[in-house]
Amino acid sequence: MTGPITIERAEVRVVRLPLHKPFVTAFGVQATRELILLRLDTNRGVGWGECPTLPEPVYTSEFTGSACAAIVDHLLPRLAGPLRHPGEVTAALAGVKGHRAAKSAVEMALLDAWLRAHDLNLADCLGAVRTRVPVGVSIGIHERIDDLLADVAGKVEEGYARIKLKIKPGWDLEPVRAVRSAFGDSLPLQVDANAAYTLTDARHLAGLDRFGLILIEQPLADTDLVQHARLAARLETPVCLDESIRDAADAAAAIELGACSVVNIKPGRVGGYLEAKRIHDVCRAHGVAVWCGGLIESGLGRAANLALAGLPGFVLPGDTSPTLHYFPFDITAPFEMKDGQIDIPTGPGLGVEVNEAALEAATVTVRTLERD
Ligand code: OSB
Ligand code: MG
Repeated sequence: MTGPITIERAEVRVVRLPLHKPFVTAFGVQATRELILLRLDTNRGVGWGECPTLPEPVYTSEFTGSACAAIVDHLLPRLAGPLRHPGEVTAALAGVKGHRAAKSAVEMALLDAWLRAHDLNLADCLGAVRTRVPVGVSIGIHERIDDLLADVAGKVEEGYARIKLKIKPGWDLEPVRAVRSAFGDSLPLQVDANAAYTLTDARHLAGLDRFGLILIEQPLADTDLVQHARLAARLETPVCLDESIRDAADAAAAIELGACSVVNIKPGRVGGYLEAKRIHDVCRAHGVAVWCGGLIESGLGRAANLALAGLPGFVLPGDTSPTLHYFPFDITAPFEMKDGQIDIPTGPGLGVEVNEAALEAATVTVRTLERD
């Protein structure tokens, strides 16, 4: 059955999931996880999307309030007419600059509805070549080295395929040295600076070279592509970009400049799963490794991220830890990690179902928009 898809009703819901413990990065402390979930009722059925913004504009310029406003006032009105294919969303929303996380939620919900209507699965549709993916975990900044080592020990015990440590000035060489000496050189280990350094720190960051890290993620500011190229030339540790890469054109520019040799792809950062695939394609064509990042998504976003991580260019473990690593409960059935891997969902659409009771329990606000 084919035919155009039309949005008839939209529900923009802010949910708050408790975190087992605060998540600390160079840009601040997240005490709980607030996410926007978007339910679209279409003439072809229901689809779910997730917008993984933070409450404040500290990771990118978007935040929960800006994304809600963008979805309600600027994105959904541009999707009032019928769409033949979710691929048309990109063009329909192209007139709105930025607001990529908000766009990703709308595209994701339409993809879910459209795929379900066609009994197709997201991973198959994106071109996944695997049925399960290796899983890494992102470990926040701790106050004390002992606490960090206890945290890492637990994650090693659980069987994660790689560990990522958040770093910032004052919490960089010492925690990495401590983890290496406690767990040995064979532990797959990488670090993420969330843009906390400047090029004047190049000599200091070169101190990480002796620890055999897989990569250093986003050492410098988002717009510092040229500076990242200079830094990359001075480090043995491969430079990976996160915040700097907003779309496939940014990836192409970064590669051309030599600003990175690895790219972290997060659909929520780049405007959705289709742009994420385009970034994958550009990187793959240039022999640049990619991996799937995370933004502490619920099971909905994690399910779609797992599908993306099945593409052939995703050659490094992603930040796709099971959501119960972060939350005491989730709004979908929990994922299980076995031998450091998670199975990519195979059902129609995103391949996961929303648990209405958990959804209600997590809901902070709901806004319903009816087609007039
Ligand atoms: O930089 O990768 C990041 C979480 C929020 C904002 C930015 C980042 C992160 C993470 C968490 O590292 C990764 C995850 O979702 O597990
Ligand atoms: Mg990052």
